[in-house]
Formats: sequence, C-alpha cells, structure tokens
Amino acid sequence: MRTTFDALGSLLAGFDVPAADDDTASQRRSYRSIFISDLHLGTAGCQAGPLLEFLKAHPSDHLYLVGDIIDGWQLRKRWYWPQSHNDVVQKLLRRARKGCRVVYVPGNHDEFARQFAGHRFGGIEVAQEAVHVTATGQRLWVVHGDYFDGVVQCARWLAHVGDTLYEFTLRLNRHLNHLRGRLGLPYWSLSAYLKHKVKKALNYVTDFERAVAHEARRRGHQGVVCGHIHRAEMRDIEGVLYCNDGDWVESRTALVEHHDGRLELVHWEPAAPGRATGHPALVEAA
Ligand SMILES: [Mn+2]
Repeated sequence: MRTTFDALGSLLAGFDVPAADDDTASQRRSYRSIFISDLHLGTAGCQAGPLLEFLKAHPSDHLYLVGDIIDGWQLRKRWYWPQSHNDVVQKLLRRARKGCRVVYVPGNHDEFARQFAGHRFGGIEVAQEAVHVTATGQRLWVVHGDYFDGVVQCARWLAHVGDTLYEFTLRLNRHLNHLRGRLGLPYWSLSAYLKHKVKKALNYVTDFERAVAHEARRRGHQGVVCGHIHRAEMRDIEGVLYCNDGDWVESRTALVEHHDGRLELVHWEPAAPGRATGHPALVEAA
C-alpha cells in the first residue's frame, strides 16, 4: 500500500496533474471535504511547500479555507511573497476551476477579504461563515474563530482579577484558619480551592473551545469547524463536535471528511530527502 502510494507520488511529483488523472490517481486519497486554516501566506513561517504537496495528494469535492489564509497584517509590515506562496494560490484557483467547491471564510489576519463576502474570486466563494452538511447529514458551522477572542479575553480579564483575589485569599486563609483553630474547627484551604478555580480560568484554549462550541449549539448546529488558535483538535464538547483544523505554520494539519461522512484530523509529514512527496500521518483525535 505504501509502495503504491510512493510510486504514485513519484509519478505525480513535479507534474501539473490533468483533471482526468486527478480522478484515477486518487481513488484512495481523495476526500469529500478538506478544511484548512491559518496558512499565513505572506510570512516566512508558512509551510507552503508541504501544503502544496498535501493539496496535490488529496483532491476533494469541497475545500474550506477557514481563515488566516493570507497574512495581511504581516504583509503590510514587510512584503514577503515567494514563488511557493504564489503556487498555493494558483493551486486553489485551479481547484475551484476544476469543479471543487472552494469556500473562503476569512479570519482576522485576512480580514480585508471579509468585505468581499458574497462575491467570488475566480470561482472561490468568499463568506463570513459557512455551514457544511456532511455525507451523513451532520451540520457543521464553519467559522475562523477570532470573534471569540472577545469572550475569551473577557474570561482572561476575570482570571487576572482572580489572580489578585488569590493573593488576597492566601492572607485571608491564614487568618480564617487561625480563627477556625481557635474555634476548634479543622483546617480548610480556601486558597487551594480558589487556586484550582483560577487555574481553570487561565486556560485560554479551553475557554476558546468551549465558547465556540457553545455558540455552535446555540445556533442549532451539530458541530463546528474553526481554526485561529493553531491547535488541531476534534472532540465532543457538551454534545457539540468541536473541530479545529490546526495550521500550516507549525503543525501542518487538516480536517478531512471521508466520502462516507467520517471526519478525521490528518497531519502531513513533508517529503524526507530522497522521497518525491510527503505522506499523511494519522493524528489521534483526543
Ligand atoms: Mn486567526
């Protein structure tokens, strides 16, 4: 299986694959849908090469670009646009032209694109948010996720208050237990109790994930696909399937939907020296 895959990869590497070959070559490798985000094209951190390999190796019926595709913030500071980044954009446009439904949901780093919601760029639909219906009829809300920063920031602010309160309670605890001791009551750690609470409040990732899942449920969706925090994840959060497709700066991850509707997080291993192309590696869904 691996051998066939490698042979196929070697065969296709460097070729501009014609549409007909796309179908025949990819029986086992094509997906119904692919969700990727946080490519950060326009920055040196973007792993455009591996991304291009991944896209070439995996045709799909749907492709969702879940925000922070082009890093407008960084480009404004310093122009960085190598050929490989151009290749990615061209690959995306080509895909749309070849019949793949490409939906672009901008994020905060490419918020300039939000004003074009409802329009098309060479077949790529731009939308503030989207709803993807899987092969099994599951409704997934697709959104970058930066809107939840406000909620999370608020939670963080509360956590800081909690931190100050914690310092205070350490002292209060001492006095309280001194008093309890004089009253013949056993020791009770108020600080240990609050420390636990504050630690939980400081967990930015958890807050983000819960906020997104909560909003997805409120809107009546069974799941949500987002990005933004560069942390791939797929798990149930209070009855909502939370999926974060990761990023292409550090982790090289994507969320894929198989033709039977099964969702999976995949991690792309870039080509090792002497190999023509990279290969997918499974990511355990925690
Ligand atoms: Mn973002």
